[in-house]
Amino acid sequence: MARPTIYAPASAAGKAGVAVVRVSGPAAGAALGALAGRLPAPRVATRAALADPADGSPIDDALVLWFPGPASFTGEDVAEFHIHGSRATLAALLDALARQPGLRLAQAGEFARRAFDAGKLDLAQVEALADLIAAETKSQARQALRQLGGALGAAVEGLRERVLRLRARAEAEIDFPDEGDVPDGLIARMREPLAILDRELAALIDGAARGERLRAGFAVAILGPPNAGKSSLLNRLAGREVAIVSETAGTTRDVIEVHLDLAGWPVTLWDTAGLRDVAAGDAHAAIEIEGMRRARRRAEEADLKLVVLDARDPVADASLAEFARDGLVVLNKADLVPAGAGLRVSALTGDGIATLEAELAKRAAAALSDGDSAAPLVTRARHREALVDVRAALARAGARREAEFIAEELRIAGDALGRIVGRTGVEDVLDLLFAEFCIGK
Ligand SMILES: Nc1nc2c(ncn2[C@@H]2O[C@H](COP(=O)(O)OP(=O)(O)O)[C@@H](O)[C@H]2O)c(=O)[nH]1
Ligand SMILES: [Mg+2]
Repeated sequence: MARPTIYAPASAAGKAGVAVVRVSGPAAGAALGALAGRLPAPRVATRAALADPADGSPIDDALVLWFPGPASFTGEDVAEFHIHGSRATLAALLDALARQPGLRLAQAGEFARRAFDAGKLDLAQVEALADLIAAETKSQARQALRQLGGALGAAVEGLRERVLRLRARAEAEIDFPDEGDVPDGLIARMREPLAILDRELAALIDGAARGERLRAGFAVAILGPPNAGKSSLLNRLAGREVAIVSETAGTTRDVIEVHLDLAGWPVTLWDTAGLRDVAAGDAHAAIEIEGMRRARRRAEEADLKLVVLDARDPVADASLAEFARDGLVVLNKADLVPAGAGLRVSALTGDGIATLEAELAKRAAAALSDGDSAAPLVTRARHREALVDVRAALARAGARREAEFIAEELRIAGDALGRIVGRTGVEDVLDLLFAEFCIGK
């Protein structure tokens, strides 16, 4: 049976100037011809009066595009309808498409999966595509775009080829053993290339922390005593009322998360429960204690601890002193205290907030930016874990004395590299990954 032809809106739902619907598969051309009256020239935006072939009722005055395979996103025949973006027009088009022979609605990520199956994108590029669609800041978009360009895939393929070449040498020793000194000779010849590979892998893994953090955002935990104005500060930085603010101490219990774009850098803020010493036997304190436990856990996960103190009483007590030491301390409610030293802000009036934002952006930039070093290529824990496996296998290969075992470790290393770009052992990863996409991607 022929592969089903899939269709789905490629643009976001809701009212818009234009909505795009994509169709991919062997029946795409027939469907386009049936609705537009004819097949337009390949890759030329063409105006068409779309009508429902069942009864000739008009759907829209639209632009259509025709990409015959294999020169298309998925490698299959692809048609695109650029229609007016109203719910009614979109519904009419989808309804007509549903009735075309061989067509069915696409599943989440199915277009990207077909592009992967056709070899148009490697797995790292598919991930990059998901990241690019989800990017919230300029720096995230830039990183995703670089990966979409194939930089990681190319680096990994280069490494893989070298590992395969070493493996071929080891295999040759198994099949055609020379007399006498063979293992020693092999080991001597492996030493240098293995050392170079190890250095390069270490550099890639080093960059991974930066790459992963850029995807997730620079995490800032807001910590401080109850009522210092932590939630007010979060709301002020977010520019909206995200967290509940109250003069009742202990209002915030769960961690509240907000994503900010500070000068192009992604920053994730966590508002937490106020930290203070609570009498152990206090039954009412159970929820508050749980809130404080969560606050401390976030403090440990965060890239930066932002300790908020009340400017009227700017002393970090025992529960906070440690965080204040390696964090950034701000004195809130500066509006209530005429003057003083330190980073003074007022969540109420907005005074000092721009300075605080600039400081946060500076720290995010320092943690996330490329600096002068080579751009980080590794953006996901999945990549990093595979590279760690590769490094371990190469280290084991270097320690072996028999060609058979060396070859086996090199095979393991090559497979782990193949996992990153989707060549080996990735069936489980594929389903997870493509589920990250929404329908139409
Ligand atoms: N005067 C003044 N009051 C503030 C400021 N920030 C917060 N507050 C008040 O302090 C109280 C506690 O604020 P909240 O944000 O809930 O503190 P949290 O417990 O640290 O989250 C509320 O009544 C706020 O209106 C500020 O900058 N100036
Ligand atoms: Mg609060």
